[in-house]
Amino acid sequence: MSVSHLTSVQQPLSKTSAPFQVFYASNDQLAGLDKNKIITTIHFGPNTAGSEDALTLPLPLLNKECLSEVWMARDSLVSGKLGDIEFRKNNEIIFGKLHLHEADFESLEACGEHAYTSILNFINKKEFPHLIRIWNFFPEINEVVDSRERYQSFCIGRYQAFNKMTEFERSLPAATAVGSHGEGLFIYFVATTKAGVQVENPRQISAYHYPKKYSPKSPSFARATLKHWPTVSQFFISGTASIVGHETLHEENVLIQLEEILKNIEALVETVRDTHQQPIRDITDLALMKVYIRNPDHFEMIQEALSQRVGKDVDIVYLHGDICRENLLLEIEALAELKH
Ligand code: 3EB
Repeated sequence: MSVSHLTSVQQPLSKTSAPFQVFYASNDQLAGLDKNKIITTIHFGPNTAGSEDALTLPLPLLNKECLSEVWMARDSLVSGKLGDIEFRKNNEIIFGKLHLHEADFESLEACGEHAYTSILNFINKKEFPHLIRIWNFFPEINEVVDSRERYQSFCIGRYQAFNKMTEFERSLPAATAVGSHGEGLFIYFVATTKAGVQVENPRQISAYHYPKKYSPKSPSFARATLKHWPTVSQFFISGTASIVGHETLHEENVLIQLEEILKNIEALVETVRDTHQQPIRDITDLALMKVYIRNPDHFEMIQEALSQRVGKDVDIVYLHGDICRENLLLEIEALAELKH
């Protein structure tokens, strides 16, 4: 992918666009953006270019070209901090981020529960009670501590926070949870005043119904969220792995895992197209993808195969991160903007 494909960067957001847009930008492109409307800039791994407001995730970028993720609002923003959460908001959306140090907690479970309790209290207090999309990153996700995988401990803590709400499964956001290569729990999220629509994948059991063998408390997330705005909808696809039903498929083969992931993403695209009547044909209509790769040696192989499957209009960032089951070699999330 070359920078010339980064189509959304130059276009100012019009009244008919979504309240915010997400795109990938080179360091040069970052400099030209209207600072008052930047919700956040996210750098990956060692890159720390740009403003002090940026969030730097300990997930090394594998793309040859240096890219950051930019969230840009249509309308002006106000910023603040409440407890651990730094936020930016306008009338339509609130974006928040936090970085907790595990050493300040008894366990990763306690750290995760604290994070989610803080987030849920925060969005309710700020009157943006609907979480539509959330990202979670912490190190050594597959390590076993006190006879439990750290991912499972995180799931238990998150569940305990959500479980204080009644019927929380119906309001779960789309999510990503990936193992990072740096210290602490990083979470960022976007919440809104009116709910999004949860979309589940017909090829997969809902993660919140996974059998207990994966985690004593199932992972609390939706497969995707469809968020409707007056003239456009945003379609947030969660981190998607080579899982059918609840089982991992193709343990040894990264390219076949990629094909299974694309089938899962296609199934979500078909669901919003056919069941929710949204204007999206297939995966080539997605705007962005983010690919998390366990073994960086697989990067070029995956990039070649994926770019052939999605064509030139999908901007893709490749990151070095661990996937939440040891036998999963990659995971892909996506975002589409659907104009009505
Ligand atoms: C899966 O489908 C793969 O725990 O928040 C993907 C996206 C996955 C989000 C989470 C986990 C999470 O189970 C793993």
